[in-house]
Amino acid sequence: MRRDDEILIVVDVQNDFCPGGRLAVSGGDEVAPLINRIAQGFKHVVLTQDWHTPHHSSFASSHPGKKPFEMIEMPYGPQVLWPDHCIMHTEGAEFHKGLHVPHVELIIRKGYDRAIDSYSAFFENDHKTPTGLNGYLRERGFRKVTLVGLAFDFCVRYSAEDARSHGFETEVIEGACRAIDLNGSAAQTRASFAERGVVLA
Ligand code: VGL
Ligand code: ZN
Repeated sequence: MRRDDEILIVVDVQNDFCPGGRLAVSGGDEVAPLINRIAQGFKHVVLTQDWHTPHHSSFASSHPGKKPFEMIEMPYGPQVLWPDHCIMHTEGAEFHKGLHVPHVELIIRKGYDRAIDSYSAFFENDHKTPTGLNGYLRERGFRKVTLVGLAFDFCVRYSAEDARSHGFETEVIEGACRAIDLNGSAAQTRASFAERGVVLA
């Protein structure tokens, strides 16, 4: 059993990121049974849930003439445009039905402001607007964060890097993640983790 001051963050294990979903990550559903087992070793678990408005500004369909996976310049910086996904209160935004973590203590939703995307569980994509997760973890006395889930090279990556920059000991269990791998983003993620002191387990 992990220490009392350790917490597992399970990132975006939702239908739209699994095969058959609208932004399917290859093998995304395979992480559910792995995470169920890993979670049994943690006293404390948080889930994140990508939770977008309809017509969210991160959707290619909101930008006439743009296609999914193209880039656009937003007021807060460059943004990948995605297929419509994880629209609040839809089936695609539900957690995968194979995910069983009965003792989850908090669900952090993100991406619910139409004007800004949010990959990280800590900050929206302006890298300024907090989700409140840091405050929660601090107030509850956690010191170490372990991350698993989808997608390795987007929401897991930015959540892990922000955890580290907030001073948490940070570990990612790559075997319980799957990547989108857009233009080498999985390799870039590993390099960035090495540079920032995020441990790949
Ligand atoms: C994610 C792209 C868009 C993720 C979420 O969970 O990694 N990626 N929204
Ligand atoms: Zn999203």
